[in-house]
Amino acid sequence: MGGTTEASLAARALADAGGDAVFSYAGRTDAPAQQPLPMRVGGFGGVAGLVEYLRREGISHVIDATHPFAAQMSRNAHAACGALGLPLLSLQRAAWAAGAGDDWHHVGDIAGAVAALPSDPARVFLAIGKQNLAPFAALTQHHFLLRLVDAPAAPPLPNCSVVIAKGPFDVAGDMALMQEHGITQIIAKNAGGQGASAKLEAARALGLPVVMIARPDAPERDTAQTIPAMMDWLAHHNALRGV
Ligand code: 3Y8
Ligand code: NAP
Repeated sequence: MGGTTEASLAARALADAGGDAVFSYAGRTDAPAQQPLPMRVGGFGGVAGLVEYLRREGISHVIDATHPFAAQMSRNAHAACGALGLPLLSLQRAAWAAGAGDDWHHVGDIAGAVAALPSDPARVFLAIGKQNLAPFAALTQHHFLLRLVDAPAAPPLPNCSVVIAKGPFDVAGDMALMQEHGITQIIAKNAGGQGASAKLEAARALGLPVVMIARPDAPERDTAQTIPAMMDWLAHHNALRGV
């Protein structure tokens, strides 16, 4: 189950190893990156739908390489694999940690990020995508810079600028973007990985504060942080066919 840089790397490794695997997207974006594996796009239909899919397709191993904030998918994968007794591996990057020169304010969730904003008008780089924007709509004193994968039908917030771009991003580009928009602070999900970390290095270089949203809890399961560790896990579990 994909939708991250690590999932794309895993797909490449599995294809190169001649693995019999299928790559799964939720279908959140108009044109997801092509993968060197057969792809399926769309939800499974909850846990029951996933159980049915795994059984029908004869899946023997599941690699959950979804984003750390794709908590529902991870819960469903854990429940479905538990029901079928299938081995499940979470392929996930480590969370980001603040370094020297960072000015981070940790919050537990989206509501915490809303509460962390100042009352005085700010120009906020709200780099969390488009699915969790509603709680910010009432904060009309702030100007929000949004970076989305696909162009929205209408501006998602009353006081916002929208940039359409798909990562991975680079530091110079993110510094220029923040300076161009006069950004005073950033709100980010603690995604980890390289694909979205440029904005944090840009914030450090520009001396801007970051509101960092902690990852949601994940179920107990086997976890790997690298492709070699994933391949070892598959070998250890005599992988025949996985998703
Ligand atoms: C559909 C597949 C690859 C994977 C690339 C990574 C890196 C670039 C950075 C910012 C933050 C954000 C967002 C982001 C990044 C990678 C990775 C990552 C963040 C694609 C993709 C899909 C999605 C879904 C999309 C969400 C949105 C989140 C934008 C493809 C490009 C903000 C998460 O319009 C929407 O509905 C978008 C929804 C879920 C979060 C949200 O709640 O809005 N990702 N992102 C996947 C599917 O259908 O299953 O289209 O090609 C994948 C990637 N996005 O192959 O190299 O691994 O993290 N994705 C965040 O981390 O905060 C952007 O702008 O700085
Ligand atoms: P989510 O809230 O955890 O899951 C909601 C529902 O979307 C799931 O129950 C499932 O539907 C479907 N789904 C999610 N991921 C899927 C996948 N890879 N394959 C098939 N169905 C999937 O998911 P999300 O946070 O919206 O993330 C959706 C996709 O975007 C994932 O691939 C994720 O890796 C990627 N992504 C998310 C974020 C983020 O910030 N959330 C960031 C980067 C990339 P059913 O219940 O019908 O099976």
